[in-house]
Amino acid sequence: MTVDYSVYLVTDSTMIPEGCTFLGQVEQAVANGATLVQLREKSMSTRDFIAQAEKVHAICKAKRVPLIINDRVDVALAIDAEGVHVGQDDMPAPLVRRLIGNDKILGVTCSTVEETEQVAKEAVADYVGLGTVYPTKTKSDVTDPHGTGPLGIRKMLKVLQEHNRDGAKPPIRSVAIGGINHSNAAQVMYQCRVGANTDNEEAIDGVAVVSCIMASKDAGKATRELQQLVTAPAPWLATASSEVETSNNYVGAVRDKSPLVHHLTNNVVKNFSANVTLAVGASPIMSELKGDFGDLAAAPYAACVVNMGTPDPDTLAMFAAAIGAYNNARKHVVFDPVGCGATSARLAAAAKIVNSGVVSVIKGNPGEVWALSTLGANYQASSKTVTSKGVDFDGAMSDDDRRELALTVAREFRCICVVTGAHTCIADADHAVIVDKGHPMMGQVTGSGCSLGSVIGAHLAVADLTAPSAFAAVVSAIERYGDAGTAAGAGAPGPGSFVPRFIDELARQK
Ligand code: 3NM
Repeated sequence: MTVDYSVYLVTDSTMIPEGCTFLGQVEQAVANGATLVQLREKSMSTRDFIAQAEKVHAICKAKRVPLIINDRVDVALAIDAEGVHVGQDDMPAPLVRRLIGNDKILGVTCSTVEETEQVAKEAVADYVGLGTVYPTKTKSDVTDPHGTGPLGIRKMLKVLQEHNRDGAKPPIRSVAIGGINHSNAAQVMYQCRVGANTDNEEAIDGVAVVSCIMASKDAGKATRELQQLVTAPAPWLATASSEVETSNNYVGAVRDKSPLVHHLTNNVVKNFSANVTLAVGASPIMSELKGDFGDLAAAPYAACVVNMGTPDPDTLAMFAAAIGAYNNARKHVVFDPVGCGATSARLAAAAKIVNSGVVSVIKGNPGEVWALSTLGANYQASSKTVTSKGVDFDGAMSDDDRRELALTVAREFRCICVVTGAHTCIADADHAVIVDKGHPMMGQVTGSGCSLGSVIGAHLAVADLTAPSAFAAVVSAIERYGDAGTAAGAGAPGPGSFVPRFIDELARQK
């Protein structure tokens, strides 16, 4: 049986809005795009459960939507449902398979890599529900109440990738579950994937949701909109950029469009970043008011720079809100994981940020980008470590190592990765280029790294969300920044006078 897992409704009879009925919600959902229904009742008598299951089954059958029964193998067999879903505390999957036979759909909940490995080893499940992705109010006894985020889901997908790769055993499909709704479904579909743009890609097949449909006053509309978000082509770097676009003059386009570059950045560099942004012809704004974010992101040309220079719990929540607003407006976000190579607390903060939504560009020095790579599903602890001293990179890295690191991070996070330095490397999933421009004095000016993020933001704000446009916009930002540095450094006696010359050089570029 071919099963469409894309919009998987899990029911809950305790959250039906006033004026709606449980069966009405299910009926609306299956009439408007739910592709699979799981009946999940945690406190019903067996008799009532069976009666309810029969009614839901009739609704689903009318639309040829398979019905899965949560936990209760007996109820599933009694009503001849299409499948059973079990959690980690329920009947073990091999026993369920023995009872239900090979023609029924069997799903298992997995919250950890170990649980996913066990399901792969048993090789009896058709699909796994991977979660919790984000915090949820619907289920209290979840393994990680904060949610694993896409980073955790990708580690579990990596297990499925290995399992599905050899083709010897039936493939195991997957859905993500927990805290998924209209504001994050497209991001979840984009981010929960390993091996992006390679032959061996493993991605979730859909999203499983409870409250975003069951608690909706208009379950039909909620389902329709969710289905569109899940099945639409990804609005972010969706196409492989085998060719770098060279036709667009981003320097001129930024002057022409004067895009908004919204900075959430650290106090050390705010003024310098604003001046750099103005010099390239863009419009800086430093708002940290969450209520502003949606309106700012709606500007015709806008991008957001998230710079983790001085993180605390409040700024992390603000970053997440901004990333959400720019993701939902389908605008670019640049992430600068300042100092994430220095301490584990900072690396954890960076993990929270990349889990909170899609970032188009990750820009950092080799120490920062390497630290981010250790969070990834493809990271394997090896002897090769890259050290940081505070917010600075402490060492040297060859061009080849830069390329490899930038490609690894670009593939893991499905973004463009910029590894800064005298030889800056820019990579997406498919290729990496090195730009060798700039001046040593740039390293003596605080904020010169952070303000590169501003220029990348300005260029991205006038580019499409998709590669190769975004890639070309980033490369051109690195090149113009380096050119301005080279020109300013040539005549400057020291870093003090370098700064105004650098601003002048940026302002002169056309
Ligand atoms: N299982 P909502 S989270 C049924 O993590 C269920 O295994 C979860 O509800 C898991 O879409 C969950 O309302 C509830 O957040 C998901």
